[in-house]
Amino acid sequence: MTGITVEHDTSTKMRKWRWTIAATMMVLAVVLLRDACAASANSPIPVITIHARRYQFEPSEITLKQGETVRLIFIADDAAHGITVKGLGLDLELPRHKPREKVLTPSTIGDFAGECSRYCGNGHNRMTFVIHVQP
Ligand SMILES: [Cu+2]
Repeated sequence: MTGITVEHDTSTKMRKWRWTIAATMMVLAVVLLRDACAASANSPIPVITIHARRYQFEPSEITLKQGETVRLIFIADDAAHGITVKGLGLDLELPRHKPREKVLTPSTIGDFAGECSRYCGNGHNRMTFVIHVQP
């Protein structure tokens, strides 16, 4: 009987030890995760890349948060285009294959309509773009 009790004690100790290891790993994971989040908070501003091609922008609409800075990069894939979003002071010429960027911190909530600002063919008028700014 004594032998069995000792064995039982040992397995209980092992179980406790395993729990200690598991708990330590969990704490470690939480600390690593927190550090990763802190690092991303300090990292450069988010980038959104938008492609312009006959006859659409891809994506054709994006959603931003009021007061949060983003870097918009526009790339004309097939021909020269342009992008104008009047309500947000966005106005870029887009020569073919030459990325153009605009750092934007929208201060007003709303849906801001934009369009291709350079005639690029008979579907040019269909090249619309919308920036949604949410609270
Ligand atoms: Cu166009």
